[in-house]
Amino acid sequence: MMNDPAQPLFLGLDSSTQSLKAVAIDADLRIAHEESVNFDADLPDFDTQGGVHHGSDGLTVTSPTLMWVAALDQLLARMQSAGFEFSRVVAISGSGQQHGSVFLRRGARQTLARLDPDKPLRVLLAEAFSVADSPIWMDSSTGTQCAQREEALGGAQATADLTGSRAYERFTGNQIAKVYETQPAAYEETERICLVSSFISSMLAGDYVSIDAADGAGMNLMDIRGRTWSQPALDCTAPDLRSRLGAVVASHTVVGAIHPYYVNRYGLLPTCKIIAFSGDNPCSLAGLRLQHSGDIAISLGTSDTMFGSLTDPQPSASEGHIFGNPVDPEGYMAMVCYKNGSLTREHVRDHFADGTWDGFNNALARTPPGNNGAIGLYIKEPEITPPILKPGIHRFDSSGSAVDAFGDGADVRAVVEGQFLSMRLHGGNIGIQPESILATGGASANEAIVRVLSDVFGAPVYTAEIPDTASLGAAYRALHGWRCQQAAAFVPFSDVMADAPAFRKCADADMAAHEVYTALLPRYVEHEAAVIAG
Ligand code: ADP
Ligand code: XUL
Repeated sequence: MMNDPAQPLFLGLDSSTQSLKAVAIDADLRIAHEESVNFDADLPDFDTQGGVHHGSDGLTVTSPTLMWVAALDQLLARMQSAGFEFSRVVAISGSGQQHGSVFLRRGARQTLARLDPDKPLRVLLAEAFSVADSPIWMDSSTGTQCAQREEALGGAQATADLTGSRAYERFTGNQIAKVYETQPAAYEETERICLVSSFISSMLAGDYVSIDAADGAGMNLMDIRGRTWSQPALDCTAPDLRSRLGAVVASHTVVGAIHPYYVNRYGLLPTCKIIAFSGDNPCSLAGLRLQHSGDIAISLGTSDTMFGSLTDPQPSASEGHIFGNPVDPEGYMAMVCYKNGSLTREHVRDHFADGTWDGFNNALARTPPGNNGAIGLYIKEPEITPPILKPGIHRFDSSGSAVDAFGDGADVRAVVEGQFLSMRLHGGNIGIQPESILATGGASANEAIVRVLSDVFGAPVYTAEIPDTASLGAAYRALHGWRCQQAAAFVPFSDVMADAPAFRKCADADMAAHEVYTALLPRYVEHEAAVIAG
């Protein structure tokens, strides 16, 4: 579709694990431009694999902070060479991989304020960091700090009730505690700690920018209901932390204007507004337009993820995360992650069907909903939800006895049903009550799988073929924040999205099959508990 050159544009950036992407949209939500920089391929001197460095302990995972800085100049320069009209951009927002942290050295605020447009950012910010390698979400080296946090805050459930999640290794508060314990001099030198999201926005604004309440909830430091830092959570992390974090703001807040560096270098307007950046999962929620409680997305990709908006969160020590909602300052979002997603379905396809998705779907067609009472847990990778670390396949027949094998086609049905019953159970445990489901990711193209999903939840399933939901969501949020600012009041996100095209419905629940799953759920709970107990 043509883009009117007189129309303003809204830019969304996504600094993810492997790349920095940009999507620009107009006020009618049409995409005007897309661009990306791949860290491994385009910035080879940082020598990353998949955008990261793995530590020799097998647990530590970091990314060179300066690589994210270099990527920003490279992305903007590419857009400029492609003829992108920066002068039409009235607002920028963005998405960052969640949990990653950036430690800025004393004096870095001055450095940001004085960016010289004749020099690249990577030269200007080369000395700005007190910790050169940013811990990221793949890191799992902070087990000690997690235990200390839960001990100090009164246990795992108390930590979840306060911050939205029990202590997780990748959550930023535990990473900060590790830096304080293992590199006290670097912590002492640190003037500001940003998330990846608030760091990219700080570079654009040329000043420290606040963390938003959606991404801020991924730190184990924020009071999830008050949406401010929790003093007890700060106290068990590191001294004088509050002054290093800045404030928490609502996600639609205008946090600054573009720094003259970008006006001079790329032709942005000096009036271009920066809207608070947020995490990639919150931005995906915006990209999929899940603004109503009960709107749920289930991503069936390499791993499976379930997330959605809700008004009555129930933080749990056993599963999932509660974050602030990125498009509703009073709302929440919930998220449950699985490691055993598509790769596990592929494993079953290859070993218990003929190795094709057609064969897999034939097996589903040969077996009835509820699988004649057969239930299976297929743990190919150590699982997050529920926590089952030891790989293995666990099969139970209709009498509840553990068995070594199932009959024809039953493994295929058991893997899919087991995965979706688990989502229904664990999502329900933290307050997710789907009224409609938006399926995304590779396996959402499979109608036989989607049918089971619809029946297990008793809800219609729609599909969204949006490849980059996080960067698109960031662009939507730029538009949303700008509209709120223009109105000098909060504008519902649904008003801003009113003209977006409807998603395609691909399954309506068969309520008789749904009853079968509802009756099966208590048995699934029992078998899952037995497997967790080993
Ligand atoms: P990522 O999470 O890495 O972005 P995708 O969302 O692209 O991945 O999902 C990739 C997965 O989709 C593959 O691993 C594959 O198992 C699965 N997939 C692709 N087509 C089908 C299909 N027809 N049926 C079931 N699964 C499929
Ligand atoms: C969410 C998480 C990942 C990262 C990936 O808790 O750790 O999804 O956000 O970028």
